[in-house]
Amino acid sequence: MSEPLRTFIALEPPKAIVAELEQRQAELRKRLAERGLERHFTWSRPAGFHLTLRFLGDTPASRRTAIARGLAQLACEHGPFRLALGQAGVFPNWSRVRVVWVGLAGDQDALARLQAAVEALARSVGFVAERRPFSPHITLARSRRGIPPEELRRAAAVIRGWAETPPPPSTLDWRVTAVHYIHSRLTPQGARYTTLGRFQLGSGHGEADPGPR
Ligand code: 3AM
Repeated sequence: MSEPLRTFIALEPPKAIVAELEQRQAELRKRLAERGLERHFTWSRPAGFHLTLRFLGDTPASRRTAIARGLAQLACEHGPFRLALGQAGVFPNWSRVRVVWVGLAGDQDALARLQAAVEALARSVGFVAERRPFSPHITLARSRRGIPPEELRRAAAVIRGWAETPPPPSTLDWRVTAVHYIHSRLTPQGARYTTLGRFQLGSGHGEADPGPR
């Protein structure tokens, strides 16, 4: 594929964590549905749950190759580390809920180091520096445009109640062992993701496959 692709670099949680996120998402959906508010949101598909390290946007083939090479190199230099799910929250704030997410706990320093290296790689390949600070999160839902303000206010209260109810204590944490290079296709049914490359941390052996799917 020679045309630019919308791409980003992310971590993918393992199955057990996806299942836990799915449960939290289902609980929130239920609470909103009971009040007729669920339809105001689009819901991330569990198969696509991810922690974005760097959104790149339209990426021509030459840059995709450079990113894949850079990720292979970077993966050699960063070892595996542990993460866990944390508190839920929203972007940008409770009066204007746009994104509903679950935050991360665990080895934040290793995560920040990896993200900084990914950011440096993006710049070295020619992407403009990301101005927003890194806020590690896994998106569960996004609000639709045009929700009547009163309904959005009610939804925010429900989401806040859900976010502030601590989930059953999670003993689950996981070992982050790879970085993924992902192609995002926007469809009327939401974003669809394809992995272009998976780069094993600490091994020095990334597998890049930027070819067509
Ligand atoms: O990690 P999540 O799913 O919250 O919102 C987009 C998604 O975030 C974000 O990149 C992730 C993969 O698509 N994204 C989309 N456009 C963006 C932009 N222009 C963006 N992030 C920063 N700038």
